[in-house]
Amino acid sequence: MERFALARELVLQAGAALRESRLREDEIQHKSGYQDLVTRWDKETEQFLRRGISEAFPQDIIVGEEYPAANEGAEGCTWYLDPIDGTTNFVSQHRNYAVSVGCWRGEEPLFGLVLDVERPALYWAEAGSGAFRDGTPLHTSRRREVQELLMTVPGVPRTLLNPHPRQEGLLRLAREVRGVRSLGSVALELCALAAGEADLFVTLRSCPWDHNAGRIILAEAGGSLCDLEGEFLPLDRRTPVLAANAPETLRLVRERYLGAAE
Ligand code: 2AM
Ligand code: CA
Repeated sequence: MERFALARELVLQAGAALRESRLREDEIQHKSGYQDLVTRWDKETEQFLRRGISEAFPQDIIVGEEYPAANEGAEGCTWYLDPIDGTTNFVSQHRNYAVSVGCWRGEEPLFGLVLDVERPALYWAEAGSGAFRDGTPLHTSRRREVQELLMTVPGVPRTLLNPHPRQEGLLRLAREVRGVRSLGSVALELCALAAGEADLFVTLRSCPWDHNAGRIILAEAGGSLCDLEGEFLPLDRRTPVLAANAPETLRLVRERYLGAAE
């Protein structure tokens, strides 16, 4: 089986198991603190995905949230896995969480898959071939005026409430857009932009497994992403992310709210 077909199969199987899962309180643990959760299901799902990938493609590099990277420095493709993106939603709501799998060859995107598990809906894109939700082609919105934009932030305290050098600009932006939403899953928020259901996305802290699948889907749907300096998003480390429905929107927001030169 080629990589995309395998990834699709694994993601759908992982989603079916998660939909059946029942979580006990003693299966929830804190990682860096009480707002950073991991469960038995994050770990088991990542093990399941890793097993499937490494059996079929033993030379490939696997970067996932819950375990150390496999085959780092090898020549194969790199897989970025988030077994559950939106673990807090998984724990508290049992919905609005995703399985996210992105595959790259160095800095060249190959494909991204994001399964909105409980909906259920599979967002996917192969580079150069457009983005889809199940069988439906996706395109970002045509909104370009700040007053028309619906903005999403995955973590409100981290992005808007905590002091940081860009806070003033981001607060002004939050006040001037049409509205601000927080879904609590980077992958699903990038897919919401791809589907034209939100127009702008900001986070100060996103990890490779959070965004390296959704960014391919968003770019294929006509959207654009960068860090707060306007640079290409790094693949291999934690980074702020600014994403929008079009390159013009990204430029406008950077110039008016983030201090970029016009
Ligand atoms: P997670 O559910 O996989 O942890 C909202 O909290 C979003 O930010 C989710 O996509 C979540 O991913 C991610 N997130 C949570 N803690 C984070 C951290 N310490 N660094 C970066 N992203 C984080
Ligand atoms: Ca996760």
